[in-house]
Amino acid sequence: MPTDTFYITTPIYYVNDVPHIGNAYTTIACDVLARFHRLLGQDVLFATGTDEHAQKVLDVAQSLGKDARAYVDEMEPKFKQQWSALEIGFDDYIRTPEPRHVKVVQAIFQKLLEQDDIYLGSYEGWYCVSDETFFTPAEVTDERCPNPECRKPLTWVREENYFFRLSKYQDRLIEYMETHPGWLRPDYRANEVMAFAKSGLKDQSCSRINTGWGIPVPGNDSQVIYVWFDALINYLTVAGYLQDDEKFARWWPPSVQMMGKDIFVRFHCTLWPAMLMALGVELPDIFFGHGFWTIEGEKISKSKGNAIYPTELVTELAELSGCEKNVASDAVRYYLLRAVPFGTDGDFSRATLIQHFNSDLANDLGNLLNRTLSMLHKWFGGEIPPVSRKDDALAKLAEEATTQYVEALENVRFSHALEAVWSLVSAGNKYVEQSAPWALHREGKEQELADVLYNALETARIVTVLVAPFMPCASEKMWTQLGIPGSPAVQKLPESTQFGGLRSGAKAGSADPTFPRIDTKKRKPETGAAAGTSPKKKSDEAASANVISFEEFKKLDIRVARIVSAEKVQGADKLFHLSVDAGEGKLRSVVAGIAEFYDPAELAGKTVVLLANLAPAKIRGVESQGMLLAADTDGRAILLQPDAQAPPGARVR
Ligand code: ME8
Repeated sequence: MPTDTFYITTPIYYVNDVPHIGNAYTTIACDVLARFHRLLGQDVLFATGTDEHAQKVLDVAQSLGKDARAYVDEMEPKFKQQWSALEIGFDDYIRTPEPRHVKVVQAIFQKLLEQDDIYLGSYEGWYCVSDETFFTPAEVTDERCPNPECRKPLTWVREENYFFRLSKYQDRLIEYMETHPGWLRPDYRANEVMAFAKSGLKDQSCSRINTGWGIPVPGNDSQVIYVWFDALINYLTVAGYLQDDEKFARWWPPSVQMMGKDIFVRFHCTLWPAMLMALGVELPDIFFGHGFWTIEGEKISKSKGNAIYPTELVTELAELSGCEKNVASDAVRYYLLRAVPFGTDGDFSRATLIQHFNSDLANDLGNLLNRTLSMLHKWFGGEIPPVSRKDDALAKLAEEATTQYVEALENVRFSHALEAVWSLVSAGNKYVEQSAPWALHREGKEQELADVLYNALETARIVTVLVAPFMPCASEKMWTQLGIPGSPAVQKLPESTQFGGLRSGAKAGSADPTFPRIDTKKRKPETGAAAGTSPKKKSDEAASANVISFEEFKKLDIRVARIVSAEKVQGADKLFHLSVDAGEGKLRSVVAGIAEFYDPAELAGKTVVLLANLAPAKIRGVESQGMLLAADTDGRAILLQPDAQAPPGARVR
């Protein structure tokens, strides 16, 4: 594998429907690998696109009374919209009707014809329009597609076709597999390819009768090139084959070609390598055939109406949690790659998505970053403190996690990589619990307290770099919260995860949680696979978003406080700058909008109620470290007061 470049491809998807969560899975996986390899310092070419010359695409267009060309043009923006909702950062998006591709497909067909790897014959057998696959009578038992994922009725086809001499490459292919362990992944799928190749490869029909849709066979307009022959060549077109020799030399062969198990054995690991052998072009480094998602135990199917579309899911999750849409998109990306080991099948359910959201993101990650940041704001005015002792154990764990993460992603093991990162997150949280910064603060151990917060935030910084390929938007937010300039996406591995990179003296951003916890008790139970997308359910959930759980209430630090002094904030008629004793040994500065209703002298000595863990903010240039609670009656603020004597610092529960 060339060390300075990384070329990765998704399959190009049929445009007879907008992409659903299954297509999104492959595309997200490729996007994560692309971003990871950029962190490794490689130049990346990440390509995706659409496969538009399928018979089924023509059938859908015709059923809608549309011209095929107009129909596919309408579909393209819908794909890009779904990918944009998932923050997919492809470098090239190829559509098969593009002139750059048509030229390459026809030139390849011509070359293979001239060298007698393609010949004219006649085909008689089955064709599955849904899978766009030819099947021999021996493969079919009941006139239905033998692919267990499809099982649609087949069409008997009898027509003059061109054939590709696939059989000629059988032995070379078997030998290549035998001498290149790790070429096809996971291993268990490699065995399927070997069994298929050994079962005896037949020459492959590589054209169809021209019904007005497809790339015409050069010199014979009565035929169009078979959609799979056309589609597979997209990988060569993207790399510049027969268009730009320098570009092609730089990018070819692909480092990873990714797809689902449905198109792994027959097309990508048999027909495609044989086509490349016939062209004398090097074979891709790795083919990966991942597992399939079902939804609540059911196959994803347009006809069943259970398909989940990324944009809808992202909107739903954002509404449910109250997070921003791009953060919700990150959570979907995270969930898909964390919940199931890459390669095996998975069953999608909103319940497990929410479980991962709450437990891994809101709790684990939120504790490490946002809880520590709140303490930083509370005790250090939000400034990263100087550190006198970096924690060696955490530093070692960060190094180990990075090594495991890199190794896992180099081997396309997403869930392993995330497990390594979460072991570091847990270690960081455990460190905070054991160091008990709140006790250090109480005891006035300033430097020890500074060390603990620094070490915890430094762990959060390293975690932020490592999660960046999975969660590009949330990681940017987290980076800003840590007060670090630039972006985690342009860091370099492993240097940037060396312990100690966090700069003391930097001003941290807000401590607001990036992933607000979803209140599961308030969630309506799911009914059916497409549950959650109905307007009724959405409004129920939006209403429930206004209710907080006891857990959330417990996060509020409300205390009794005594106002020591009050003065007007210069240039602001409505604001008072108050000094407040909240029982912490030193006074807090609080800005309150009560100047219209109280006299400064009247306020001094009053016992009031303070929300003490509101993120500090600068109001008219004055630091405000909390909020006084007041009743709002007809626009007048009336300060709340305990009805019997309570000392400053007493908790309100
Ligand atoms: O086959 N779970 O396109 P396609 C996981 N045009 N992944 C899934 C999935 C599921 N339930 N459903 C689909 C084609 N996928 C051809 C490819 S390439 C030269 C031509 C993903 O639109 C998975 O990657 O049917 C699968 O291989 C691909 O979508 C099929 O997409």
